[in-house]
Amino acid sequence: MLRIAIQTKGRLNEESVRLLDEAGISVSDDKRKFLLKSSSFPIEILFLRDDDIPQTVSMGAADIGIVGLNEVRERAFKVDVLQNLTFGKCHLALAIPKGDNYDSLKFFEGKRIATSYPGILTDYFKGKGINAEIHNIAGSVEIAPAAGLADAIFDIVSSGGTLISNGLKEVERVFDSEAVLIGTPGLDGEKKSLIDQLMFRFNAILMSRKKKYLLMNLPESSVEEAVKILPALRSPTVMPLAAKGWCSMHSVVNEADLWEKIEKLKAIGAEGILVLDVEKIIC
Ligand code: PRT
Ligand code: ZN
Repeated sequence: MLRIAIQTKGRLNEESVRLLDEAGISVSDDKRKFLLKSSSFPIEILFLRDDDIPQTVSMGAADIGIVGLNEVRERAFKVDVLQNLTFGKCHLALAIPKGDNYDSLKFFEGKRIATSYPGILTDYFKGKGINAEIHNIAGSVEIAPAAGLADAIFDIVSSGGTLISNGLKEVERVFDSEAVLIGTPGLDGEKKSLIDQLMFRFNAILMSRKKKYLLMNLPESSVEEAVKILPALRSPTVMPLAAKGWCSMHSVVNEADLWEKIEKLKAIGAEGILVLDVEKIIC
């Protein structure tokens, strides 16, 4: 039996539950329970505040956990980072009042900086030879400069909207983060093989998320050209149509390239193009 720790509520909860669900692990939403057993996989789900997940996994009270890489790095408990999960993307950045002039990191020498990530910032400044006063603040770091509590902040940025609405500007991007799967170091035997199974499923789901399945009718004379446009997992599937001189071609493409590929395929005679979601990719 495996135990996974995920966030009870907050930004990573919904995506963590969705990933487990798509991996065949149903999580009933009985919010009163903090420990749930899955009926479809030998796993228990432990709901925690994200701050507590690295330590819980490091101690082995949960075998694996889903948490932001920022928390893993800040808490500095010994855990293995097993897989990047591609959601919860954000970065930690230094920001200053928008009217202040900024040339280089020297700006921060002797300045007061408010943050909830003193560990990461201390290491960063140490590496750059900057001496600053780091103030550890639990919440609403972004209001510290306007309140006269700090000269700058070091905080999580996603869209950048919070900085703008507080009259701040980002000047140094320090650490990129996303949700990661972490594990207790040194797990083996049955637990290790269950973790491998789970990571295999997660991988199949994550690979499919940015892909689309393309089907189209194509003149046979354009097949060679279309194969160059559509490098698929191995190569595109080509099937004959009842209409002479025509075939049906199927392939998987990156969503980011979709429209560009469609333009090119239309130019070589593709018709009746269908675009479908891909649920899982098993390689
Ligand atoms: O209650 P619990 O302790 O579990 O949750 P929490 O309140 O400490 O964390 P939560 O749910 O806010 O965030 C969980 C994780 O989501 C973080 O550790 C990050 O890994 C990730 N994440 C992704 C973010 C953001 N995006 C984000 N935008 N965490 C916080 N923010 C906040 C940020 O602190 C700032 O106040 O959003 C604001 C900035 O957002 P923008 O879009 O305006 O730039
Ligand atoms: Zn937290």
